[in-house]
Amino acid sequence: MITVYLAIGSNLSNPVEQAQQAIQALRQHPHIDLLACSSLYSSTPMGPQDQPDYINAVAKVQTQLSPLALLDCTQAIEQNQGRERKEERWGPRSLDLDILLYGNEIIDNERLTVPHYGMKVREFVLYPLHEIAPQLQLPDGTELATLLHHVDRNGLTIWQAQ
Ligand code: PH2
Ligand code: MG
Ligand code: MG
Repeated sequence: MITVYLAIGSNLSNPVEQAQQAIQALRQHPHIDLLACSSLYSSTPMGPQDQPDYINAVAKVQTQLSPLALLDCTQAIEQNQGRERKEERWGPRSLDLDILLYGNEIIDNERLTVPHYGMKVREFVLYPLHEIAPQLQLPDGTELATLLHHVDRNGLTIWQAQ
């Protein structure tokens, strides 16, 4: 079994419900065990500012699925929840499910980059992750707690405690 951290984000079509539905989909998935989920956070958009605030969370799961099989699952959940793949870079979306960490593996192919390329500098990833994994080390040995010292909350607040 591999421990995986997933980032959940939404800023369209009732983001709180989108996040809760995604968490439920993970919980019910036959090949994924949901171990923990952070609170839901409200965050200021990164990227274009003319879009709604986001709801963000991080889930800890266990699975025997390969990285790409897990990616198929997360993309299927995104599709089920109305994700449209036309959107501009960092533009609004109904549901974004990103693989942050897959055990301690470093993965780099045309479909998937793990650790997620932006995770070290995104407050809406680091703070929810820290809530459920305060002792976490990244595959390169960086302490999550150390990263937090360098990243401002930028308006990030708990929207719904878990
Ligand atoms: N996701 C993006 C672009 N911008 N901003 C916030 N606050 N939260 C996100 O999850 C997010 C974003 C594209 O994945
Ligand atoms: Mg994303
Ligand atoms: Mg994504």
